Amino acid sequence: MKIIEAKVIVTCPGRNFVTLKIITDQGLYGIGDATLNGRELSVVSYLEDHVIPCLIGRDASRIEDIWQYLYRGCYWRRGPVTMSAISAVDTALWDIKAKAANMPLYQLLGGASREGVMVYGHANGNDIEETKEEVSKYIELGYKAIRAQTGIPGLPSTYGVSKDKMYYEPADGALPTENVWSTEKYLDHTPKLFEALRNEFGFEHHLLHDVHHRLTPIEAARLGKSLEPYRLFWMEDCVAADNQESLRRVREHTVTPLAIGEIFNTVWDCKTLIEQELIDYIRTTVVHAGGISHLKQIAGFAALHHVKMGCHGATDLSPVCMGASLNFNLWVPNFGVQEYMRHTEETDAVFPHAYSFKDGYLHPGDKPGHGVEIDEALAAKYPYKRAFLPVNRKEDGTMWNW
Ligand code: EZ4
Ligand code: CO
Repeated sequence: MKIIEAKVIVTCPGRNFVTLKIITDQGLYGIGDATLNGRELSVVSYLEDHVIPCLIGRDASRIEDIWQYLYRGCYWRRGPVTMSAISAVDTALWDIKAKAANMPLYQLLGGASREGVMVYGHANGNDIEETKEEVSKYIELGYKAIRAQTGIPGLPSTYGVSKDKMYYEPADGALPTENVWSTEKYLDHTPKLFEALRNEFGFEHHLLHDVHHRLTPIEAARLGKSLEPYRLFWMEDCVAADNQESLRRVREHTVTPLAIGEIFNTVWDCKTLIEQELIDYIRTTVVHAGGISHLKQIAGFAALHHVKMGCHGATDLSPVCMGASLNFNLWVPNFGVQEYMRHTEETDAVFPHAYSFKDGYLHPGDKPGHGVEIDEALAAKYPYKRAFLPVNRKEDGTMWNW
C-alpha cells in the first residue's frame, strides 16, 4: 500500500488547527493532528517542505520504519516542531492501518482495557464563588473529575480563567497579550479555593489543579503541602521541568500527586522523572510526543514505575488528536485520566467524530481507524488567523513563565 499523496489542511473554526492527510494508492487515507498552538505555520512548513516529499512512494503499512526515518533521518532530532510533524504522520498511518484492518484503532492496539475513558473538565471563575458554581455545573453533567482554577485577588487576569466557560481559549491575541503574576498572592489564595470546594461538594469527585509552570521547587513544595487536606487527584506543572531534577524537591515534601509533561516531546524529556518516580502522571500527548508509536513507548516505560497516563487535551489539540488519544487510552494498561476541554460547535462540524461523552467518560466509538474525519470544504471556509499565547510578567515587570 503506497503513499501517493499527502497534504496539510490549515483551518481556523474559532482557533487554528493543522491537519495532515495521507492518501494511499488503495484509496484508503488517514489523518493526523499537527497543531502547535501559537507556532502553527512552522509545522506546516516542516511538513510541506521537508516531510511530504520523503513520504511519497513509501509503504504506508511500515509505520515504525517511517517514524524512525523521520526521527533519526532528519539529524536534528526532537523538539516540538519536528515531533508535532512526526506525530501527525504517525497518527495518520495508524488511522490507515486500522481502516485497512476494518477495526477501531483501540482493537489494533490490544483491545479495550476499560469501558470508557475518564475525563476531567475545566471549571473556572473570577472568584471562588464563581468557580464553585462552575464546578457544580460539571457535576451535573456527570463528570467524575474536575480541574478548578480561580482568579487571584489583586491580579487583573489569571491562567485558566476565561469568559467562555466551556471553550477556554488562551491564544487570544494577534500579538501576545501580557499577563501579571504574583507568586505570593497565588500561594495565599489557592488553598482557600480547594477548602471551599471540599466544604461544598465533599470528597466524592476528583479535583485537579494546574499551576502552569509558575513556581520554584520550594514554592511548589509549600503549595503541595497546603493542598494535602483537600486530597487532589493531581497538581499539574507545578514547576517548569527544563531540569527534571527540580521535581525531587517537591516530591520529598508532599504527598499531593504530581502531573507534568504536556509540553514534552519524547521519552527523553521525562526519563529521569519516570525512572526516579518523581511524578505520578505523565501528560505527554499523541500530537506533541511522537504519535501513537512513541506514546506507547512512554506508557510502557511509565508502567514500570507506577506512573499513569494523563494526556493533555486542551482545545488547541484538535478532535483528531482527541480521537487518537481516546483509542490509545481505552487500551493503555496504566491509564489515569484524560483532559477534555470541549471544542466549539464550529470545530466539531469541521471534524466529524465517532467519540462521545457519557457520565464522565468518553468512548472513541467503533468506526474503523481513530474515528475522526475532516470536512475539507467546510475547513476551507475558515482561513488561518494569527494568534499567540500570552506572555507573563511579575508585578515588577520581570519576564516569567506563562
Ligand atoms: O495552556 O494547551 O492543561 N492544560 C493546559 C492548556 C495549555 C494550552 C497551551 O496551548 O495547560 O490550557
Ligand atoms: Co496544563
